[in-house]
Amino acid sequence: MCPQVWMFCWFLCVLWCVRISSSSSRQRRQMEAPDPQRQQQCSYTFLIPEQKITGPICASRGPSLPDPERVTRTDMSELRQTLSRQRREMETLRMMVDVDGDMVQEMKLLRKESRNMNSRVTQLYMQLLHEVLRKRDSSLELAALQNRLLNGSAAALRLSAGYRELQQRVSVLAERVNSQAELLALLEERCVRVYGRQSRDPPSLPQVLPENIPVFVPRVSNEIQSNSWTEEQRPGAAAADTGERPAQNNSSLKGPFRDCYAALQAGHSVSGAILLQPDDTLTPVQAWCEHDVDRGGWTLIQRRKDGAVNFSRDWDSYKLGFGDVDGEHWLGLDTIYSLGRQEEYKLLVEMEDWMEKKVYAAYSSFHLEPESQSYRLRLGLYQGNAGDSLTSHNGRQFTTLDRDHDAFSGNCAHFQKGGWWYNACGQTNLNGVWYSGGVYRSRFQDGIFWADYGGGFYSMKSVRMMIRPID
Ligand SMILES: [Ca+2]
Repeated sequence: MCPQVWMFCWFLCVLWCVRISSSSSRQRRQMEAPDPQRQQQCSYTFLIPEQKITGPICASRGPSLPDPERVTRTDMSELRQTLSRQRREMETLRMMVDVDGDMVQEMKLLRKESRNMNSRVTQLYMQLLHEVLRKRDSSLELAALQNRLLNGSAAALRLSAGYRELQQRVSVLAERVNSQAELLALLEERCVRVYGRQSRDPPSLPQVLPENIPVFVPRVSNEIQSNSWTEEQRPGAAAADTGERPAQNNSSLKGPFRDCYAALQAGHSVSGAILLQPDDTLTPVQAWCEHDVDRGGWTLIQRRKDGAVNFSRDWDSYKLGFGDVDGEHWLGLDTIYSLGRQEEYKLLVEMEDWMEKKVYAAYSSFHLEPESQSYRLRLGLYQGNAGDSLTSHNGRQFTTLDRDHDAFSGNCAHFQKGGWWYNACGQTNLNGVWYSGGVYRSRFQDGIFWADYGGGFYSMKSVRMMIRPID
């Protein structure tokens, strides 16, 4: 066989080895990364130059001559180098393919993220659209609310104007009522002068205090004793209606003392009538000393217990005092003023309802200003269990049928049928009409009420007002 043939066969063997190596390398990569897409992306074809054989193929028979085309060690070395280089290129290409695969993966992730971003943007856009629609609705509601507010303001202004007009009309009517009440008082006085007695029927006057003051005491009776009694039936009527004190033998009384506390200190510890003569006064007066309450020494300035005395009186009567010192009476503003001028006094108001429950209201100080100030009331701090209904009268001047010093447009003494330090007209009326049974029916709040105990239409069964020097 000639050298060309041997060389061709050897070359085919090398080529087969290379193919086997390439095939095993590819199979190994497939095993490592069985990605069909990657296989489809790249394929390799090795083009090996085919050696052209010229001349006859024969065996050498003569002495061998150096063949210029014989494969030498140098050729083998070069061939190995070529194979090594191609192997490195294949490794490089395989790495590039791996990098391409990673990039594809990243592209997939990026596409997925892009889809998520698109959906998120769409969601945000829908939210924005919803907010815009909601704000448009809110603005419409706000405009409607503003319109309603404007309508309400206009209605309030109309009501305010109407209320002012009503106030003016009420003021005019109150003035008319006041003048009518004064006319009635004059007529009453004329009747008394002409016929020697007062009219039994009280004047018809409008309501002064609201009727909605809560009343928690059950209704028992509404009999109006002062209106139902005849002059002869009324106990102590003769003394009460004339305004004179009952005839008593002053010589049987003890004293005079400057007040009941002084009488107690002098040894008179039994409650009863006594003569008092406050400092700087000229004549003694009768008074009731109460020594059975709070260590004694109390001087009564007022007592109500049975309706025996009419308390709807004029200024002079309240100034000088009236009634029976053993029963219902008023000590007199002048005497009360003189007592309060001696030293500091405190006031105790003791009341009993028709369930025989007793309550009290005490004030830490009490005195009156002189007649030039219309016996203005000066009170201290309240303490008690009846409620504070008198502090609202603190600082008010005394008002009677013929002297109007109250804060009301009319005369409270006409409406509440007493004399008192009326405000307009006030929370208490202890000199009012004595009603039997507690809750009473009347056009006016003219009973003996203490608004913080029972309300304005509950008349107390008994009341005592008393003073004593401050300890
Ligand atoms: Ca008045």
